Amino acid sequence: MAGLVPVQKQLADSYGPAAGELESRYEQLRSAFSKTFHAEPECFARAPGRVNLIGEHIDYEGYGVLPMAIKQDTIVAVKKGGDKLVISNVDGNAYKTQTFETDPKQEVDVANHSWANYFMCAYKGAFELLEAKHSKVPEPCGLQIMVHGVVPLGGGLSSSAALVCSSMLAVLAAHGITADKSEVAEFAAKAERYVGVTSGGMDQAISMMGMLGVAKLIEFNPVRASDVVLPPNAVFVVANSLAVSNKAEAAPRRYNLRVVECRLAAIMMTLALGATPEASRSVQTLKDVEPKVAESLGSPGLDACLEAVHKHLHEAPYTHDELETALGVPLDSLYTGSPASLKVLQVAREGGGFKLRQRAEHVFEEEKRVLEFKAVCDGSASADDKLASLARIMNASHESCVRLYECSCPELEELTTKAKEAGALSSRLTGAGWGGCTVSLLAEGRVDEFLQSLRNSFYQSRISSGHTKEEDMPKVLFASKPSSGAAVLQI
Ligand code: NG1
Ligand code: MG
Repeated sequence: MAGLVPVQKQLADSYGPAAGELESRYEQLRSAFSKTFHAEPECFARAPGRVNLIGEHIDYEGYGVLPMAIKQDTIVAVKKGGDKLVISNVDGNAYKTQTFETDPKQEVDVANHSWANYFMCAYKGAFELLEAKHSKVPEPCGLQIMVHGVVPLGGGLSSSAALVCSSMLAVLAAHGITADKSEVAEFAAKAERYVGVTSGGMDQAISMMGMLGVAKLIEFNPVRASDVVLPPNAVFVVANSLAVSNKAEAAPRRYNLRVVECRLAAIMMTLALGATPEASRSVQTLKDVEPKVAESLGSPGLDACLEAVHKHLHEAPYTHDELETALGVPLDSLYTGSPASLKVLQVAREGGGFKLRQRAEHVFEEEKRVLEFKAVCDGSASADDKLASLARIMNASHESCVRLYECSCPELEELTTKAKEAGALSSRLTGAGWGGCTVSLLAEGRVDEFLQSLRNSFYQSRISSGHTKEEDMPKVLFASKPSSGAAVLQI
């Protein structure tokens, strides 16, 4: 984890920041730190955002996903000092300084959503990691912290994971502790849930384990990453729909509802496959259903799971009453200990019901697409043929997000359509959806023309109406190749 190597390597990335730009960001961070705390920082930590190429809304179901780290990151300067945790931001106007006690057991104030809550998640996560993995847990002490993030917010690029991972590394480094990247990823993923979103572990895993030049297949339980070499002529362009998705606020009707629907689908499938209601209720994810399907249908794999979905789950939304009768217990009893999921049940009671068949179908199909995407990259087809296959897979993923998972929105639809008109081979929403970014696949050599055309068709009117600013365009629309993962930079 130590050393300057990752940053030096990143400078070699032609899609990364220019050398001067990067140095000046660290210099800006250092000088803001010394101005605020009247001392020099002891070390820096950095963690990048990410763009997910394929595998949407399946990480929390235990299935593998295929993201890459991007060059935009959050950098944190830290020093032991004082008897409180003081969290400041270089952009102090937008992100006010906050002070907390040093007790790692304190609760994150979910009712008051603030940027510094993500730091508190990381702080708690760092001590949870130490308690679980290290024989000697250091005494909590005061910390002085300065943050500077350039991952666009609310946009599906995981600005939150960049902040949580960089903060967690900074806390560990301040206490003189190095930890395994996969361990940090695992504890950071759990810790980020303290903000009230029942998220999966993709973002923290790729932020920690991303690598220059390669995308990663991220798998879970235990979390691990393997290289995926993209075709050399593939360029991924990130474009922000400018529709901001406030995930924490909308969670009971959107993200967290999907997580609940997937678990209920897994439970109902298990019941239909012959398990007792009691045994079915212990199932947590759709991946848990795979061996049960294999046993019952006599054929293993995702196609057998899809067959079981079609056979056993009906299309009409399930109601509370229907599920409670089948399971023999109140739904709330499945979620004791998860206030975020209990809130989902409360909100869902007021209307809508649960679409179990559609969500389960998306999850199994999407995992097939992840495996196919990796197989195409690993295969021996020509680079052009690979691009054509990857484009088909990405477009199918978007289609499924629209139709089965219902996590798109009008702005994302307009943007993906215009991206394809502007020459993208494929274009899909990336991240949780309901706003935020798209990722489009381009053949190298076609990128400049594409950027110009999409700018004219989607962004120009939004610049004129003041929806976005000319000078913000490099953050809104940019090409990206796989960048490096998190690092601690000892001074
Ligand atoms: P975003 O909204 O891009 O941070 C979220 C989840 C992921 C994953 C994707 C959907 C968090 C922190 N992350 O990503 O775990 O489930 O949605 O594939 O909520
Ligand atoms: Mg996020």
